[in-house]
Formats: sequence, structure tokens, C-alpha cells
Amino acid sequence: MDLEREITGAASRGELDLVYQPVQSLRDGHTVAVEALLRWRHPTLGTIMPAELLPIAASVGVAGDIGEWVIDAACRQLARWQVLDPELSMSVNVAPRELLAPAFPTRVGAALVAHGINPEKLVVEVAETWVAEDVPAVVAALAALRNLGVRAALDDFGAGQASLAHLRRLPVDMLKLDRSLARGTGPATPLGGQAVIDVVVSLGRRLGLEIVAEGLETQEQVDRARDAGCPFGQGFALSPPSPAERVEAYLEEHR
Ligand code: G
Ligand code: G
Ligand code: MN
Ligand code: NA
Repeated sequence: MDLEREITGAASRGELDLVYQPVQSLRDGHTVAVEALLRWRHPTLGTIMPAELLPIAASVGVAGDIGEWVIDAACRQLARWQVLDPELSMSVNVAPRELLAPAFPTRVGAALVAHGINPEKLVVEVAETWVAEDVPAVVAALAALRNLGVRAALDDFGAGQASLAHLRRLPVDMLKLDRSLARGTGPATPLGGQAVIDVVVSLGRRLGLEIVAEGLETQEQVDRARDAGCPFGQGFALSPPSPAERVEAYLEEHR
């Protein structure tokens, strides 16, 4: 397949790109962090999204190289934005194969040093839905990252079958609540959407974790998350994933 051949050189041809979605305080709207999201600007096919490009990258063995590009590019961007806001954090998503690669913590450490980033301003997000693949290995990898001072987030929390079991075992600093929790749909509905998000936020707070409600698409969902005591939110109702220039203008306006 052409894409399998082409993805190998995509980074060196400058075709990989990151967009950034702000994470905002639900109290005052202040942007506390941005989440980097990968895009492949293919010269003839247009933009290829992560759901399509990541499996291709994995199938030809370049997932690690792409992950390394993402972390380096995200740290470079964060270094620029920290001039505008020294407190800003950057989240990156990491796939199982990247996280579990023995060289991963070394690569992360190198990117932090190269760009002069305070480790606690980098957040590595791992999706709860694949953690079950090898819990002890994930625990070890997260511990190695936290030894560097990097923060770890459990992404899509509440979407999987074993959220609470994972939460007890994984060394994480942050929960990113799956969008189904704020929406109050799916298995939560018969129990009452507000009751479920209330309890999950309380649990996270009791454990001393930072909590971000994700996928907030309507003002009602923003209010539901805030009413549950959730301090931070992310979603189309607040700001969509945007190119760096737009986020930068936003950060400048809200300085
Ligand atoms: O950006 P989009 O909504 O299409 O993202 C879809 C999925 O791809 C999300 O689950 C997101 O976490 C994941 N994703 C986005 N960017 C990256 C990346 O740089 N690396 C990895 N491993 N996953 C990513
Ligand atoms: O799995 P993860 O949480 O990393 O997925 C992040 C992806 O979710 C982003 O790539 C973004 O495109 C998408 N996203 C961001 N905000 C919203 C939202 O409000 N609704 C929906 N459906 N998707 C969103
Ligand atoms: Mn994420
Ligand atoms: Na998520």
C-alpha cells in the first residue's frame, strides 16, 4: 500500500502536524493546558486523522518514530507558549507500543532537556481502554515517567470495563473523564447521568487526582461537569482542536 510506504518519510518531509485543544478552568475559563493531536497533511489526500494513520504507522513499525516526533514537536511548541504563560501544560497521547518501548522515558527526557521544559508541565495520556493489555508493564512505564517528574493521565476514564481496578493500580496524577460521563448516555443513563459524574469526580478528588471532563459539546454538559465539582473541562463547547497560530492568538488575548 502507498500509505504504508509514504508514512515512513512523512515526518522528514514535514507532513506531520499537531493541532491543540485547550483545557480550561470550569470556574473562570482560564486555559491551563493544551492537548496535542496528530494530523498527517498528505500532499494529495489531504488531512489524515490519527485513527487512520496510527494503525498504518504501527503496521510498518514506525509508531515509535512518530511518537518521538510528536513529543519533540509538542515540547518545542510548549517552550514558545510558556513565554506567554509560564504555567501552561502540554498533554500528549501515547499508544501502548510507544509507552512500553524501553527507550520511551529516555526519549521523553531528551525532549524535555532539548526544549528546556519543566517536566511537570508535560502530561502523558494513556487510554484506559488498552491498559488491560499488560497492566504490570504499564505500571512500570508510568513509574519511570513519573520519576522524570512528568505527569501521567488516565485518558477516556469511565469508558472501559475495569476503570476502578485500573485506578487502584496505576500511578497517575490525572483523570480525563470519557465524554460519555458528561453526556450522561450509555450505561450511565438508567442510574442518572448527574449521579454518575458526581460520584466519579468525588472519587478522583478523594484520591487527590486532577480531573478533566472531556467531550463537553453543549453548555448543559459544561454545567453538569461544573456542578459535579469538576475543576477542568475540554470539548467543542469550550474550544475545538485548533492550529498553533489560533491557540497562540487566544493565549495572547487571555494573558
Ligand atoms: O484528533 P482525533 O480526535 O482524531 O483523535 C482520535 C484519537 O487519536 C484520540 O483517541 C487521540 O487520543 C488519538 N491521538 C491523537 N493524537 C495522537 C498522537 O499523537 N499519538 C497517539 N498515540 N494517539 C493520538
Ligand atoms: O481519546 P482522546 O480523549 O485523546 O480523544 C481526543 C479527541 O476527541 C480529539 O482528537 C478531538 O478531536 C476529540 N474531541 C475533542 N472535543 C470533543 C467534543 O467535544 N466532542 C467529541 N465528540 N469529540 C471531541
Ligand atoms: Mn487524549
Ligand atoms: Na479522552
